[in-house]
Amino acid sequence: MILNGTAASIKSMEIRGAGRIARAAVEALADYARNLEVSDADAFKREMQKAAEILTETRPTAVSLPNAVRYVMRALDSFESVEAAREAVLARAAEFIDHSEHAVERIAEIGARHISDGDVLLTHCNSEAALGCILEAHRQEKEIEVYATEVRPRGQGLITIRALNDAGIRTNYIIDSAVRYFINDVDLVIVGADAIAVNGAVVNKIGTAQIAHAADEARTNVIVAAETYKFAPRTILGEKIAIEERDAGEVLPGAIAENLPFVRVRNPAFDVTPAEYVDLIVTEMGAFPPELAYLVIRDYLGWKIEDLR
Ligand code: RUB
Repeated sequence: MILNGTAASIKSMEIRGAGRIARAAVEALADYARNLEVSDADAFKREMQKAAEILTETRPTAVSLPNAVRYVMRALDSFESVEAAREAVLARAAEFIDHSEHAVERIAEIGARHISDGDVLLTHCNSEAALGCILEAHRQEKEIEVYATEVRPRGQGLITIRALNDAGIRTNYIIDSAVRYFINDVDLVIVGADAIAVNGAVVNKIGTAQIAHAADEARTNVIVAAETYKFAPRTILGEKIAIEERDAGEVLPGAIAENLPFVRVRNPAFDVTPAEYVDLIVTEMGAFPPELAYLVIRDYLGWKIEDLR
C-alpha cells in the first residue's frame, strides 16, 4: 500500500506543489480503498477516515489537499456495502484526478491569452499551473522571456528553469532578493497558489508577497494561476490558512546553528499576498479579479454558509 510512502513523500517535499500533492493524496486514498480488507461497511469508513487524516496532516497550507481528500471521502456519506463504498471511492478519485489534469490544461489556455507577444515574465517557485500558461504562450509562438527566482531554501526555481530551458524559452535565473532590481524589466508576474481566501488573498511560496509588492510599485500586473480546488471555503467563517513553518536546518546547517545560541532560524514556507496586489486569478472556469473569490466558493464549489458551521 502506498499510503504511508505518499504521506512521507509529501512531508519531505519529494512530492510538492499544491496540485501534485492533491493528486498524489487522492491516488493514495484510492489505492488504500482498493486494498482494504474489512468485514463491514462501518469499519471501511473508519479505516478510510484514518487514511484521510494521515494524508491531510502531512502539510498544512495547500488547501488543495483537504479539498481533494474531502471530495473523495464524500463517497462515504451514504453507502450500503463495503464493495459499494469501495467503488464509490474509486470513482470519485478517478473523477478528481481527471478534473485536476484538465483544469491545469484549461488554465494554461486561458492564462496564455493574458501573455502578449514580446512579454517579459517573472515567476516564483515551481507551479505547474503558472508554468503551464508560460509554456502554452511559447507553444503559440509568442516571443517571451522569463525571469525565474532561485526560491530559497529548497531551490524549486531549478525545476522551473529546467522546464523553461527544455522548452527553449530564454530564461534569466535570479536570486530571490534580486526581484526588485529587475522588476522594471518585467511586463507580467505569473505565479501559482497553495490557497486562496474568500477575500481574494493568495497564499503561495514565501517571497510571493514581496514580489507582488514590488510589482505593484512598478505598475506591473500580477496574475495567479490556480485551480478552483485551491479556494479555501472555511475562510468564509474567518478561519485562517495555516502557514507551514519548516525545519530550521533547511535554512542554516545544524553545525553552524549550534554555535549561535542566541539565533533562532525562522523558516515559513508560504506567505499571504493581499488581494489588492493581485490583478487576475486564472482558474479552469475563467479569469476574474480576486474580489470575486467568494463567487467561486459559493457558485462553483457549491459551499453554503450552512455547510461550514
Ligand atoms: C509550491 C508553491 C507553488 C504552489 C502552486 O510550494 O508554492 O507555487 O503550490 O503550485 P512547495 P501548482 O514547493 O513548498 O510545495 O500550480 O503546481 O499546484
